[in-house]
Amino acid sequence: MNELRLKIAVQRSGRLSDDSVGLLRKCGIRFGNGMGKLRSVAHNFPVEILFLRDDDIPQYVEDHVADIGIVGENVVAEKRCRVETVERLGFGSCRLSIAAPRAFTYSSVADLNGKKIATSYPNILGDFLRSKSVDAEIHTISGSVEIAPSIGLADAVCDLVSSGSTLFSNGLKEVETILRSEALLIKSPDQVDQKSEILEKLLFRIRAGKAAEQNKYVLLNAPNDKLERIIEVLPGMRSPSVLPLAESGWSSVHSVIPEEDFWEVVERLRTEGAEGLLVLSIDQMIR
Ligand code: PRT
Ligand code: ZN
Repeated sequence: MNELRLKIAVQRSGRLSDDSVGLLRKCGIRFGNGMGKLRSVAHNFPVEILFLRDDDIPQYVEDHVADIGIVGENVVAEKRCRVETVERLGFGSCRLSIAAPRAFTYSSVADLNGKKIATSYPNILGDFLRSKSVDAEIHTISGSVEIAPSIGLADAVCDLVSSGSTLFSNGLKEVETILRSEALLIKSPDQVDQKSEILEKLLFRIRAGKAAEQNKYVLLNAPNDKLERIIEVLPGMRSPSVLPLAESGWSSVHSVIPEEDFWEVVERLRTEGAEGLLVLSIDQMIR
């Protein structure tokens, strides 16, 4: 009898591949991803990984060829397949923007009226232009969009941007951001029920890893008369653990602090008299 397995589609080779595979490995799932492989069955968790082109992932999920997929929000928005977001994954961040040659005088989106815009995202761009009542011509091309203005193919482009260096080196400036994107975990709205238990287990692990990445574990020593002020500074999951040190009158305080403001918290802890601070990364965090 065939073992019931959740099929997960990930990008085979590209910007999301390493992070997608890394995420599954961080969930403790062991599988091979040898060169040229299209499919891999995990050894220790009921999942099968399908390695595909990112553009195909939403359709494969809609068609139940894969049960879930990891793909950029930009691709999901463009493909308009019947899929829903299960989790935002926090990697593969970029934005879809309109850019024009530096010499183009741009003051508002109305300046795009009558212009030709090259893009690989005609659906998203079309919706945006309609929503702004702009009448521009969309020229769909599948790659190297950034060179379109310099070869006379278009007046502007609509493309993905992360650092902005591709636009810069092609003499373009970003004039409108139309979508902010990150990798998503998607599924079909009518997913097979028997597999939802496996998905729940996987999600539990993904969320534990995500929470861990967003927090740090902090240990410090403090004289007992300063403990009250120090504890006030610590946000923590609940109240911090306080353990007596061998040296009388001193304690060790352990707590969890959000990654985004840990430097500020650490500075305040020092001001309040904390010593011997250790800040550690957390591997998994289950609330
Ligand atoms: O072969 P396959 O079809 O699977 O891959 P692909 O070539 O279509 O996609 P790939 O691997 O380039 O990107 C996969 C996904 O990564 C995208 O769908 C986005 O969700 C995400 N992502 C994040 C990006 C970028 N950042 C990005 N910077 N995708 C593309 N770019 C390109 C952009 O198109 C432009 O050419 O990088 C250039 C701009 O980068 P900066 O840093 O110079 O601004
Ligand atoms: Zn692609």
